[in-house]
Amino acid sequence: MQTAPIPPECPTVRVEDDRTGLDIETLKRAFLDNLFYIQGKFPEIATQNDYYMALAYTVRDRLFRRWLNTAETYSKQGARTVCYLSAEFLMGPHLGNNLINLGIFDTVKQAMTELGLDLDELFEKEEEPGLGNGGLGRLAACYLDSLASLETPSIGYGIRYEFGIFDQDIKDGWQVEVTDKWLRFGNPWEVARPEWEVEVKFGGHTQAFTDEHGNYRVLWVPDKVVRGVPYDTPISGYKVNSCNTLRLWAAEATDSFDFDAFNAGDYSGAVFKKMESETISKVLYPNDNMTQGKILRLEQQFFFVSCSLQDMFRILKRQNIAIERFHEKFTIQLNDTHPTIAVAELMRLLMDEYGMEWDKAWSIVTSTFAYTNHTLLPEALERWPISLFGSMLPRHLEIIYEINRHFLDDIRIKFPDDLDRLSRMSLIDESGERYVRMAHLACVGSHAINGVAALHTKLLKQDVLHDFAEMYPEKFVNVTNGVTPRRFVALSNPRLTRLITSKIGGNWIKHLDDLRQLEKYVDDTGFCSEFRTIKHEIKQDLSNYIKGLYDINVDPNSLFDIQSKRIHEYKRQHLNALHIVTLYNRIKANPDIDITPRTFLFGGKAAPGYYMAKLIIKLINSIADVVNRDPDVRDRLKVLFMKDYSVKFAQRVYPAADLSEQISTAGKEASGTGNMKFAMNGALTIGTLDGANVEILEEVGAENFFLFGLTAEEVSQKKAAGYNPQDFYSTDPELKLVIDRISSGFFSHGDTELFKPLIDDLMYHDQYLLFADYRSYIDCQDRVGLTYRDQDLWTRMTLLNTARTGKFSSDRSIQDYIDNIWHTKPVSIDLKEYVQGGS
Ligand code: GL4
Repeated sequence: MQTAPIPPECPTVRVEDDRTGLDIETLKRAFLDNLFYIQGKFPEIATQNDYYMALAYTVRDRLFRRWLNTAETYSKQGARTVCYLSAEFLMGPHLGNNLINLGIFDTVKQAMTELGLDLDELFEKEEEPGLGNGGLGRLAACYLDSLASLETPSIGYGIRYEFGIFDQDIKDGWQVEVTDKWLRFGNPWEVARPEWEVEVKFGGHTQAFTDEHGNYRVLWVPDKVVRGVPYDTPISGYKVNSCNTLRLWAAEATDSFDFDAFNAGDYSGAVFKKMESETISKVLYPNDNMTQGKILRLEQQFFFVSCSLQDMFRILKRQNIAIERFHEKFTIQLNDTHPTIAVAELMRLLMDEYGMEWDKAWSIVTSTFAYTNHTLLPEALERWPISLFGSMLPRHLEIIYEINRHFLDDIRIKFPDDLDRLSRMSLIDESGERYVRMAHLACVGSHAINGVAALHTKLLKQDVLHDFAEMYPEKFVNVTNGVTPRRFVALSNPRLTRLITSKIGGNWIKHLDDLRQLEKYVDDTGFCSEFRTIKHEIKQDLSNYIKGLYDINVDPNSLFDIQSKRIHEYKRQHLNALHIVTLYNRIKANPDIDITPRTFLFGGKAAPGYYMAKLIIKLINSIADVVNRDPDVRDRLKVLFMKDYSVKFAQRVYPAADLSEQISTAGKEASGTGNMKFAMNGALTIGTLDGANVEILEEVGAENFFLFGLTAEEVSQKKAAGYNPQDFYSTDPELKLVIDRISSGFFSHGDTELFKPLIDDLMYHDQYLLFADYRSYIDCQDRVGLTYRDQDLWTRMTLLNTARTGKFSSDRSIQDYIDNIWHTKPVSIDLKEYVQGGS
């Protein structure tokens, strides 16, 4: 691409100090300047939102210099680049995070104070981009932070949903969904790049032809073309100059007006076409760990994948790199199967657009892709009906058939005469209606396949991808998830951050393993009491916040027992509810019973179409209504479902927790990442041997972890042996009383029908083995209650949790990806004086 020459009469423009300076006076001046020139306000008439916007632009200015510098350096060096393809990026608010990464948090806070403003109030004004459902999307966001912090050239590619995850309201105890209009007040963190838009084809048919060299070629004649426009957001790294890019694609109609239709008098037809194209990036599918098989979802997947791959070809061209070296320039990580159509699309682009022959193209494709699996749940495994797939992507279906033909041949050679294996492994499920199996396509098209925690990877190899592990043992690796300590400790827990830094210096924020140095303070009573005081202050803050929102008093001296995550049967929020009812029943039986006061906090959204999950929310709220009002309880138990859980809210919650509930049925939670955020902030975990809990226990030590429940292996055995939940109901009187109370309508104003679906499910199926784990959970909770009474012991345990969570930094995860899968090199960025138009 040609850059425009600079006209000779153009004066040298120096990027002004007011846009780069990091001292307090410059920041204040720049802030007021942005308030005036961007928001068009002066302080007397500015709203809090104007102030937030002015500050966001002030921070963005400081990022831009780093961003352009970074892009320029990568481009000059033609650096190998990680492309992280993800249908979800749950970024959370940008402002605070960028202040931390730029190292100007305290200065900006002071600057705002001097201007009579409160930085925390400005944070509240930021609408977070909720472009993800939960763990999977948030993981992608943590990985972008670590990639930048490790100075790794990378681009996050995804979809700029106009409506992200819905806002959750609670009415009469039920979840109500409200549209998330996150772009309502504009988004100061993104820059549209319409000059890099691309076209994406859909539908139609294919035509074979012979080109001028006599080669067989295929032409795809689509019946619809949609434009993808990139919106870029700078992703800062922690205390480095690197600033990478998150590039999200928005769908637009090819012509915002179809003039033919318009001239023919069909105004609404023309507008309809535009609307239809734009629906592709309208809304995030609100399901976690569940697929719906909707056409629009496949359109979204193909849309952002095709845009992103075309963008990579544009970059190759601009950097003068031959197409044959695609896999040297780019390594593409598939975040679950959602972007897996990329395997076929890259084949198509290489062959149909660039005339490459099959074997060469296939070798580039398989050297480029790596696939991360995020779940073992069968309902989350994506399969597309052939008919739907073929009518939307006819050329891709042909390519997939051809990949399959080669693949089945390979299986025949490695495992002769094994017809069963062929049909189990085929990219096409032919057992009934025919489907394309996306996980199989991802496995065949990638050189590396990883699970997200040690146990998860082991189970993947044992069960869901067993045949693939036998076929390609060398492809399988584990990369245990991690979370960024910048957002989830430094930003969300400034008090703890200051205390730690006062003892061991600030390096731990970059090298989280350094937290181990805290271990030497476990017997230092002064330090431990500071540690405890901080937790208490944060709990007091959360109590005040809750009081403001819900007008409920929660006692910061009580044990804060928190379960926040998506609502799902496998995560067993209802097991937690059974525990609450157990304690309540004990109080009712003996009002003077000596129990440890607890506050039970829940947060999380249910997929709008997931009836059982919504009923679990209703159950929790119904229990809360009774327990919180009953005078016999004497405030010893408080239950609250906190509505509209988000990243912003999560940042208040993790630091305030005493107990972190990680109670999924063993073998079901691939990793979990909330578990790590709680532990880092000094909460103790009550959990099963599931997902990354296993590794957390290993790191913090069994004596600092409340373990209960069946193991994954025991769960399988129990099911194989014919599990009958009623065996537990009839032999455990406490369990029986809990179930009977709920069934009797005690928590539902006498309505015995309301919770029947949930109770019947537990009594007659109990797929997630709540009854089997009930006794072990309750006994373990009793131990928690007793331990909490020994505050010295408790504090010692929490301190050791914080000290031993270094492994769970996303920096470690990203380093694992780099070492074992991507093989990229860091590129450090020198901050140069930015002068435009000059030499
Ligand atoms: C998930 C897993 O359920 C969760 O355990 C894991 O931590 C996360 C990130 O790897 O991915 N898979 C899906 S689907 N949603 C998730 O949150």
